[in-house]
Amino acid sequence: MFVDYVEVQAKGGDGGAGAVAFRREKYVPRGGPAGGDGGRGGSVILQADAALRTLKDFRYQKHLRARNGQPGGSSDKTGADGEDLVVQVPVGTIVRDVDTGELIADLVAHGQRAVMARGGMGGRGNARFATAVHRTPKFAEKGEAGEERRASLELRVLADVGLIGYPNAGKSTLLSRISSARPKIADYAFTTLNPVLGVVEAGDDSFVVADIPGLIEGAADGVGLGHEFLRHIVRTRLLVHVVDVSEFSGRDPIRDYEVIRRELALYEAGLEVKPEIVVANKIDMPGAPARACALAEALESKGVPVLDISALTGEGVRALLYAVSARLAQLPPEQLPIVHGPEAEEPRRYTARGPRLRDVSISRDGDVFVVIGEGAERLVERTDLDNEAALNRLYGMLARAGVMDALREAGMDEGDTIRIGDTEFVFAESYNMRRG
Ligand SMILES: Nc1nc2c(ncn2[C@@H]2O[C@H](COP(=O)(O)OP(=O)(O)OP(=O)(O)O)[C@@H](O)[C@H]2O)c(=O)[nH]1
Ligand SMILES: [Mg+2]
Repeated sequence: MFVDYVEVQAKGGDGGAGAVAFRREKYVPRGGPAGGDGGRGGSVILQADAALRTLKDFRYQKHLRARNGQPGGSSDKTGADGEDLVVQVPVGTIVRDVDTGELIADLVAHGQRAVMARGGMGGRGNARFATAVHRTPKFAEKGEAGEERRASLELRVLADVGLIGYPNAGKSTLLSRISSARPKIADYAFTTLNPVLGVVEAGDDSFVVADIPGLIEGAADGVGLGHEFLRHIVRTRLLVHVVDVSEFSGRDPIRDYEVIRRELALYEAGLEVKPEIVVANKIDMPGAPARACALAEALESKGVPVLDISALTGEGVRALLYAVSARLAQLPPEQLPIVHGPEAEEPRRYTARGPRLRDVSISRDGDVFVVIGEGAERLVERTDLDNEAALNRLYGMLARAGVMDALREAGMDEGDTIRIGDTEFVFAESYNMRRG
């Protein structure tokens, strides 16, 4: 089975917590803070591999998780970073955030990498918080949670030429004649169920041709099998449109041609202007030459050339290959939009400072005052709420940023509940803030 669309859940490793520790030296009754930083969580990274052809492994591997960072230790020991999880995907895989639709990466080259879910930063150990005034801070930061997201992986075959046409038109027969690919061929519709790629050698030239399942009327709306595979056509540089002109088929070649063109336009704007070569296939059959002639006449006004071939006997196939390689030579190599993952960026260390903390909005949820703002939420997330000293620091930072004043202005009073992120606090003037 050819799987070319899957959804997975990716979770970067959590950062390790910073340590609270103090130096112990002989004759020094109370040493300075020596709690090390936590290690960084590993990231979930995708890497394109040209040897892979499908996404089917992901049917059994839908949860991708990188390792957590280790907590910091005493004597300023930094915790070990969590190992990245590197997952191989086929070249041509497009990665999107399912919830936002955001394009995460477009992996078009062997070895190209993208970060799907970043690991969390490690928390800072108490050694980092020592100042001239507070020489022995008794708190450390928690590690940041690893990024978590639902992502879709979609495989778009990368080929120079796409074979399109109605089922049974002879696309697979043609590919088997011009390349060493051995697609299934049979006298019934929808014989081809998966895209098949073949490398075609034409003189000094070579190009990749994709044989895809036949399209029918309504394909762009999801009718028939062809719809799912229309996406593979998007990336080809040239279309070879195969039309069955045998009398035996009982089909109308001109109508067939036009229906497929219409489906292309309906599927994605721009597909209908992709360069195209039309082949009238099965020219060996009775009645075919006359019908091929009628098709050529109908298309002449549009400037679309029609080549007569028999994929079965090989008649006209050399001329077709010559025409294809000449046409490809005129076309620019496809400009693929390469979107790199955030991998190249330096790992950022998030520090909540005044401006970020100040950027909050306050709303009410019943009796609860809700503080919304990324800076404040992340500060709370990284604060060790079971530690009095850490809680005091949190309060101090929120107060200095003006958040406490804003809450009072909003009507908050002694004993009221404040919610920041997932955590609720009870406000008590005398105690500053207590965890709720
Ligand atoms: N006489 C004759 N028969 C042909 C020719 N090309 C293909 N056929 C026959 O047409 C039938 C369908 O051919 P396929 O190559 O499987 O057609 P397809 O376009 O790949 O069909 P789908 O995979 O269903 O979309 C087979 O029985 C072929 O042998 C040709 O040039 N002449
Ligand atoms: Mg086929």
